[in-house]
Amino acid sequence: MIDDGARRSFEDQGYAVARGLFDPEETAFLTDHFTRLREAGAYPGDVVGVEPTSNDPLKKYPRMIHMHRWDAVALDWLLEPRLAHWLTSLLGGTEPFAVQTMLYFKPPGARGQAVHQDQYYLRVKPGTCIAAWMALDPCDRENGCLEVVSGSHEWPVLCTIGADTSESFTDITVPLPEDAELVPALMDPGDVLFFKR
Ligand SMILES: O=C(O)CCC(=O)C(=O)O
Repeated sequence: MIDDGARRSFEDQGYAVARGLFDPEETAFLTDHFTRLREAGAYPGDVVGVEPTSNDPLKKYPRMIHMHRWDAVALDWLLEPRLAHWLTSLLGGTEPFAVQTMLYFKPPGARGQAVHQDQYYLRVKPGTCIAAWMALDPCDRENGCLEVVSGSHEWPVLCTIGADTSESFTDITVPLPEDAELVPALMDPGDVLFFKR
């Protein structure tokens, strides 16, 4: 199921996209499910708190974290066999531990998250963390797609510097080398981006 091109991209550049790994009915169900949950109240880990009357889009729709600890749909997705198959294949046969779920709503006008390394937060030992990000909506540069830096999976965890909080909801970022290129991950619903570190 996982092709050689994806494996090579993951090894050489640190990321690969599985196109159409989930189908439109599944992404529509998840979109509806998490939108309802978000609109129903506040949850552990809401970074800025839910304020339905606020003008800050992120106060109405903060990202969710660790939903698998209290939501069975999120737990099922975290343990989904298609994700396990891709992750295990990309890791050369080693089965990964599943540790975190997150969901970003990206409402219009919202701040994004400055360039960072997930391993800064997760501190996986031994080895490093691998992320599987599924698009629920079509995503491009205009509506705030994820961006990756090719080759940065080989870097150590870098010292952070302050981020521009008018653009980023987190206050840290990492200094990028001058020749680093941010590559937009353009995805359709059901595509999954895997990346290392
Ligand atoms: O609190 C956040 O949303 C930042 C954490 C993060 O980027 C991560 O865990 O990968």
